[in-house]
Amino acid sequence: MQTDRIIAFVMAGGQGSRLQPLTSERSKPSVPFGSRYRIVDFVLSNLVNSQIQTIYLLVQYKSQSLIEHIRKAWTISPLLQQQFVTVVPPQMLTGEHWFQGTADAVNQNINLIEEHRPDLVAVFGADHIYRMDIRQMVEFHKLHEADVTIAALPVPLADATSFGVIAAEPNGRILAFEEKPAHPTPMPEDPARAFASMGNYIFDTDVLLEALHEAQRSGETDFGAHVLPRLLRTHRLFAYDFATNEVPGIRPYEQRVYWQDVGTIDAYFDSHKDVLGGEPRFDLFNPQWPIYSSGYQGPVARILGGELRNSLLGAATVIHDNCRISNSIIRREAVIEEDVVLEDCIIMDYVRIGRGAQLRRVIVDRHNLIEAGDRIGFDEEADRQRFHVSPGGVTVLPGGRVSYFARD
Ligand code: ADQ
Repeated sequence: MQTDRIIAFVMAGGQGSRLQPLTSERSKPSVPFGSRYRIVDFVLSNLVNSQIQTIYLLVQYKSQSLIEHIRKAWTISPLLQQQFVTVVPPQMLTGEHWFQGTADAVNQNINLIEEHRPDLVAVFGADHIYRMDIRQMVEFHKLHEADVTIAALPVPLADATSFGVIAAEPNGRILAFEEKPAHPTPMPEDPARAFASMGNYIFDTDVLLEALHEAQRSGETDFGAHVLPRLLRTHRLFAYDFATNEVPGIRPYEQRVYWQDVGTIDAYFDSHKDVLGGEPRFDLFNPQWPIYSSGYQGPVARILGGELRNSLLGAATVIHDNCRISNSIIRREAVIEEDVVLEDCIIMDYVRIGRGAQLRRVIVDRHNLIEAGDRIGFDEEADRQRFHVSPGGVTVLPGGRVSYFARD
């Protein structure tokens, strides 16, 4: 299938306020994930692997870290004119305000659609961990002669209040769409779950342009809250069932339909368990559907001794002798001194952990120094005095100010 007549807008301006303090200095899509990724890498990899390679990333809040990451990790060859990931900041082309919502963000860049004149426009969120072959959604869209296709999957009824909830015919034709309903309607065949929008849309270009013009006239700003419910009255909207998506190279042990919103500290922390283990629910390694990230050139990790179980180590990290590390993710250029104990921890880049320190259920954001002998994660009240503690009891140390410190 030809995908070179598709352009993509990736909505990367979300504040991620429930992920504080990891989002105190960066937007949610820029939050590190796994041993070497950022959350935004998952949607970008899905697009590029699906041969959709004309990508505009719409940024807003605290975008510097995201812009830097895109520059380092996502510069596609300058020789390929139509293949790029370009960051688009709010330029206030349509008024003196920042992006007011997802539809407004695309509206403010409507000139890009008019210049490219693609057949289809993909509007995708940047906040989720998943693999998806978007070509299959595009095929579905064409097969049903849809005007708009919304990717969707079942979610527990209790969670459905944070999503767009869809009622659809068996062939996918959408009958009703309700954004974040107080009382979500369950799926007919499964009273415990509702069919939820993933916030990923494929639009026919003409339909999108007309819808955006109308949104502009009537002051609508959001796809889920305004544009989609209105289009439903006059157009053919279809739900693409994510469960039918088949990504090449998925292992038998992986969860068939994996899509994680890592929107809170506890969800973020828990989802890291899914990439660990001998048979991870979400295997970060899939040569047929790679997740791309920065081309960091540091050496592989160096381990001097100790006991290491079920953990991921980033490049140029050094684990000194006699450490005990289990169920943990350690990103790049970390230095773990002798006798350190780490249990269920996420240690981000450029962190040094002093000799004999013990950490349990702790997230240490980048550029931090943990003093020798410190104990974190054993006394919630004491931790609360110094750090952020999530409702689920995960202690978070916000990004530090330790510079690219000497490794000696
Ligand atoms: P929400 O989760 O509330 O609902 P929203 O806050 O609109 O999503 O963010 C959607 C995406 O757009 C995210 O990737 C976010 O980073 C980005 N974004 C938000 N505001 C932006 C702005 N002003 N400029 C640029 N980017 C912005 C949406 C849908 C629901 C659906 C869920 C699925 O409205 O119907 O169920 O996503 O998560």
